[in-house]
Formats: sequence, C-alpha cells, structure tokens
Amino acid sequence: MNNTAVLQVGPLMPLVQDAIVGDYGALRLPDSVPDQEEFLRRHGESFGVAVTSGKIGVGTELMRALPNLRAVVNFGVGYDTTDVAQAVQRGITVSNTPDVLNDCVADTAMALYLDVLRKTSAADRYVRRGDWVDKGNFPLATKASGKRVGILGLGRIGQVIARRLEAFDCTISYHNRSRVAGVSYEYAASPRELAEGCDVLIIAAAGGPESAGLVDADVIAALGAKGYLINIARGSVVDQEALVSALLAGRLAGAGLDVFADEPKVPEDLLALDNVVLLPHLGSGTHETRAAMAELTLANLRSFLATGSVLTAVTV
Ligand code: 8YV
Repeated sequence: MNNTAVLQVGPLMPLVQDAIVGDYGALRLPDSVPDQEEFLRRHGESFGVAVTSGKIGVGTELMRALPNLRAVVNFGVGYDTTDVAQAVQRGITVSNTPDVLNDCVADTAMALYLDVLRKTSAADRYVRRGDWVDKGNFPLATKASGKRVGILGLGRIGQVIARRLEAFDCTISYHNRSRVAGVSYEYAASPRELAEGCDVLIIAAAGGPESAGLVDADVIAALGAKGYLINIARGSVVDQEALVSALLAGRLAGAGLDVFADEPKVPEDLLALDNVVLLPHLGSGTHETRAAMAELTLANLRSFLATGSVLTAVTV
C-alpha cells in the first residue's frame, strides 16, 4: 500500500462505501478501540485519505495516528467531529458537502417551526389517544405566520430558512460572526440581543469550539416564557441543561430539536413534554439529498486522488 490508500472511518451510505471499497480498495477502521489500535499500528502510515461522515469524523487521536494523511473527505456539511485545527497545522485538506442539503435542512427547520407553534405532533397524539372524542377540541395553539424570528448563523442554510420564513410574513433578524452582505434583515450584535428581539430563535450556526454553548442560560432567559427555540444545527451550540430546566419550569414556551448534545441520547425529561418536538437528527435525511451528498463526497475523493485538491474544501 502506498500513502494514497483510503481509510473508511465509521459507517457510510452503501453507495459511498461500495464505491470506495470497489474503486479504491478502502479499508475500514475497526469499531472497537483495541482493534483500532492494532489496525493503526499495522496500517496507520499507509493512509493518505480518510473518508468519514460528520457524525464520526477524524478526531485528534485518530489524525495523529495517521502520519501521512493528506485529506479528510467528509460526508455532511458539518465537520465539527474532525480536528480541523490539526488538519490546518499539518496541511491536511478537509472537504465537506455544502449547499446540496440546504433545502432539506431548511425544510426540517420549517417543519419544526410549524409543529412547535401549531402543536401538530401533540394534536396527532391527541387524536390517536382518543382524546378528541373524550375531551373535545384540542387546546388553541400559537400563530406561526407573522412572527419575529431570529436566526443564529445566517450562512447557507440560515439564508434558505430566512427565505422560507419570508413567505410566512415573518420579520427576520439575525446574528452571525460578521454581518452578511446583501440581506435586508436586521443584525443583532449578540445572541442575547437577538433572543431579546424575537419570538422564535432558530439555530443554524455551524458546530465546533467557536459556537459551543453560544445559547446559554442568559440567551434562553432573554427569549423568555413566550419564546420558542428551534435547533437544526448542532446540540453543542446550546447549553442543553439550561434548555431543559427552562422548559421544565415554563420559562420557555417550547422547543423543536433535531440535534442534541450527546446523540442519540435525548434528555429523559423532554420525553414527557408536549410543547417539545424531538427529531432524530434527520435534517438532510431524504433520498434525493443524501444521494447528492454521496455524489459530492465521491467527487471530492476522486478529485483529490486525481489532482491533489477537492471541489468543496473547508476553509477556516
Ligand atoms: C448528516 C448533518 O446527517 O451535514 C450535516 O452536517 O448534520 C447531516 O446532514 C450528517 O452529517 C451525516 O453524518
């Protein structure tokens, strides 16, 4: 094996896995730690490229155990599980799959938005339990159109969410690392200021060390007892304990969550709350979008192996 050998890190869609094994003879990193250590001792030096997903990534220790690594090809737009700082330091290219999933992740944000405000999942449970017959009409919900919505992270996905909210006559404001050129939405100087000025806070910021805990107890308090929180980004952006205690104490009206701090674990306390909608991190999970992500992942791999550069590189 020379050092263009391909390593598979974690499970991948069959389409991607079959292609990297069939076309490049990729070897898969074993799942158990002792097996991994033995495998890396024997083969670690041979790998030039690792193909992984945003869920697993190439973390600090694994990257160190791959001394000749030249590229991490990541399935997913988020790459917070990969040690990008080490990659930059070592000149390792990292690619992701931006843009092709914007529509589906934004649609998921809208599904949560409508569900949390109009309580459609709770109402569905109401019908199934027979409560419509036994108890009569379902309690009134909250109007979804025309709300003030704050978007934390007005990147590619945040901007698509904003466009969808415009069709619901919402007033949109945002906070971002820097102001975004060419948009007319009001800019808030901090997450706290954003939360203070909106009815619904939608988190669309990238994960990773820079955004960890950005939505803390203070921001949640600023959103207030009539405020709603939607998160389709990463669980790490929110102080999950603060979120759960605000929901339990009625200091927040509701939440729609596709992502959590320690997936697939969901805080037990949330399971009983009817004003919370819980999704199993399915933001990009449609046949069409996952196929497009798979195609872009393979195109990045092919491009790197042929030319030494990828099509959609992560830039930090
Ligand atoms: C994927 C995601 O499910 O792209 C992302 O960042 O969170 C999702 O689209 C995930 O990355 C696949 O591992």
